[in-house]
Amino acid sequence: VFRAALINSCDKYADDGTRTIPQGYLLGMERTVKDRAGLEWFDSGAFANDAIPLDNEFGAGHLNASRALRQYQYGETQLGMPLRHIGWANTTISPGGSQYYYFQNDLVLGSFISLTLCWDRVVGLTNNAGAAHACDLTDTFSNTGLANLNLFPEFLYSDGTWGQERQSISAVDSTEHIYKRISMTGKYRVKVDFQGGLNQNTNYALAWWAIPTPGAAGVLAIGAIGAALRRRRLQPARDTCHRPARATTAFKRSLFFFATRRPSHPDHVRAIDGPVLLLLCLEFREVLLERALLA
Ligand SMILES: [Ca+2]
Ligand SMILES: [Ca+2]
Ligand SMILES: [Ca+2]
Repeated sequence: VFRAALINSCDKYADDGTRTIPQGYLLGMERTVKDRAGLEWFDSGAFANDAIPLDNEFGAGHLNASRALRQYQYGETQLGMPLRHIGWANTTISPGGSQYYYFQNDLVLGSFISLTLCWDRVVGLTNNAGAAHACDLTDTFSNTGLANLNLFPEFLYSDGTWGQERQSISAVDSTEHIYKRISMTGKYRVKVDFQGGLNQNTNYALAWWAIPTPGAAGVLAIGAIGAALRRRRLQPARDTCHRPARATTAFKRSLFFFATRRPSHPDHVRAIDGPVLLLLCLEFREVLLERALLA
C-alpha cells in the first residue's frame, strides 16, 4: 500500500494552469519533472507505451511526501464499495480473475487520473540451517514467480457497456501505473486483471487520484480565469500587439485539446459538456476582450 501511495502521488507536472490545462486538472502536483535530456512525462516511453509503467530515469516522478500522506490518509476502500476521488485498496486476486472498482462520482473530460497497482514477487526460502522460518547464511531463496496483473480504467457508455479507456499492461513488472487525461466526462471504473505469470492468489495494492465532477465547473472556471489573469499580468505593456495572437493560439489549442478524442463511439461526440464549453467561452471571451481593447 505504501509503495502504491508513494508512486501514485509523485509530482510530474506543476499544476499551475499553463499548458492549456485548467488549474486543478493535473491533480494539484507541485513540480514539473524532467529527465537529463530535458524530457517530461508526456515525452516519455512510460506515457506513450502501455507496456512501460514507469520512466527509466524519473520513474513516476518526484516523491512528494505531503501528497503521499494525503493519498494515504484518504484511507482504504473495500472491493465493492464506491471510490472517492482519492484513495487506495488492498486485496487479493485469484489467477485469471478480474476485480472492479467503481468511482462514486463522474470524472471530468480533460482532467487527469493517476492509478498505481503494486504487488510482490513470490520468493521461496529453502531452509538449510537453523530455524525453518529464520534466514541463515546458507539458506537459499528461489523465485516462485511474479503474477502478471494489469490495470484498465474503463468508461460507461450510454448503452450500458463498459469500454476500455486506458491500460497499463507490462508483462514483466510488479507495478502498473497510469497518468493520463480523461477523454470523456462520465462514469468510470478501474479493472484489475490477473493475466497469468503465476498460479496462486496474489495480494495487491491499488491507489487512485482523480478529479470528481461536482465542483469541477468551479475548478475549471477558476483555472481558466486564473490562467487568463496570469497571461494578462505576465504580458508587459509594450508587448500588447502580440496578445491577441497569443490568446487566439491558446483558444485554438484548447479547441484542439478537447477535439482530439477518439471518434470510435458516439459518446465521444457528446463529450464536450458544460464545463468544457465554459472554458471555451472564457477563452473566446478573452480573445474578444483583447481585440476590443486594441480596437
Ligand atoms: Ca505506460
Ligand atoms: Ca534457516
Ligand atoms: Ca502486468
